[in-house]
Amino acid sequence: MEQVMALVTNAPSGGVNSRKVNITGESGDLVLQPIYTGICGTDRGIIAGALPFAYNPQGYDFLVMGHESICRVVESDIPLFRTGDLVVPMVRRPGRCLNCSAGRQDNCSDGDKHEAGITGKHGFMREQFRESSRYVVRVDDSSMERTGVLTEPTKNVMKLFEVFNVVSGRSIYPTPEYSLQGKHAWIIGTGSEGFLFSFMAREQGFDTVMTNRHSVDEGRLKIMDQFGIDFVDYSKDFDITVKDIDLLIDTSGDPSTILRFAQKVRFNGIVFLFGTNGRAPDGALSGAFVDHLVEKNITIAGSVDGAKRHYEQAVSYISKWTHEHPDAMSSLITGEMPATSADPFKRGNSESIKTIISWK
Ligand code: DN4
Ligand code: BGC
Ligand code: ZN
Ligand code: ZN
Repeated sequence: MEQVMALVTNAPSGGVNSRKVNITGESGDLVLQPIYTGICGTDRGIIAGALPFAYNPQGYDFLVMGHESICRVVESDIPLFRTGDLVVPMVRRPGRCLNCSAGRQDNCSDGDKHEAGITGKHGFMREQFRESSRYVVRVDDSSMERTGVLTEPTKNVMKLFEVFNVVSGRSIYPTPEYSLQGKHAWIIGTGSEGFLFSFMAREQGFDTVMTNRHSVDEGRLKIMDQFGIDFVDYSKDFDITVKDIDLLIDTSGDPSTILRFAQKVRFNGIVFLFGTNGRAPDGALSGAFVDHLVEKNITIAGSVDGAKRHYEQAVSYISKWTHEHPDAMSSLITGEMPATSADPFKRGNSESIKTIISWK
């Protein structure tokens, strides 16, 4: 493949610049052209040099950024995909452990997998690249050309709810009518992942609350309203406003906040840790809190990434949500910048939820 324009960093030291790159040796039966790539906290962490686990691919002194994308097929060597198809490439590529060998690199058991734009594999922020159809999911709904960039962050949501289904099966979790109506899901954090978890919690039938330590802007409240989600600013009257949690999903990564909310989780409840913030101050674990977890059969589980089937489920739900709530879904994308922009990674204002880069 000839030289292409790309957004590159030098991992793990960081920095970012736009330049022509010549990448050889990538194999695959498809050539993809990104339409949009999304930016998340992981990308910002890499360019800030704050993620020591990020590294360049072998033989390169740079790493092409980007793991969230929606692409168009521009060349296909197989009948299954045609020129013009919309697709989303997966982030993780398998290592050699048993989970990776079974296609579950999201559950890699020795850390030897690679992640596009993060660990040892060039990412998707470039004009075009070769890709194997094995690591690509098709997007049949042409109305998803823009919202389809949310597929990658949404696959994390699909995996977490799969784990929820496994864990919640250990007791009689639903109501007598076998629905989750009347059960309460609380989601800590009001970023893009917080929204996507909340949409899915509503989809499952939970009464759903998003929460943060401050109030949120009108744009966020409008999206919540369209999906039937409530908002609580927990800095006010915590003990009165926060109660009766059956499912708690944290996207903040803040230990003290997690512990505070977990004390409000009811019998047989489940706490999911998703957000990560290695720089957050420690939280104190009390004996009374340990008693609470034990006596009430509360599960605490971590969840990362997702498998190919979670990408496929993510495509279906984004398609559904894009048709049901087109305004809300497009409002999640609060910024669009051209690939040539000076600094697309700069965090926008407090109202920004998801920034995307246009490669059109
Ligand atoms: P984000 O947009 O930075 O969202 C984080 C949210 O947490 C923001 O709304 C924060 O509010 C809020 N927050 C921070 N501290 C607190 C606190 N003490 N109490 C309440 N809310 C708080 O990031 P994102 O939505 O893209 O991703 C969420 C997290 O998931 C990040 O930590 C990512 O590293 C992690 N992540 C994990 C995976 C995976 O496990 C994948 C992608 C992302 P404010 O500070 O903005 O007001 O596979
Ligand atoms: C991605 C995951 C990835 C993780 C690694 C996230 O932003 O969504 O797929 O495994 O970063 O830290
Ligand atoms: Zn990400
Ligand atoms: Zn592995």
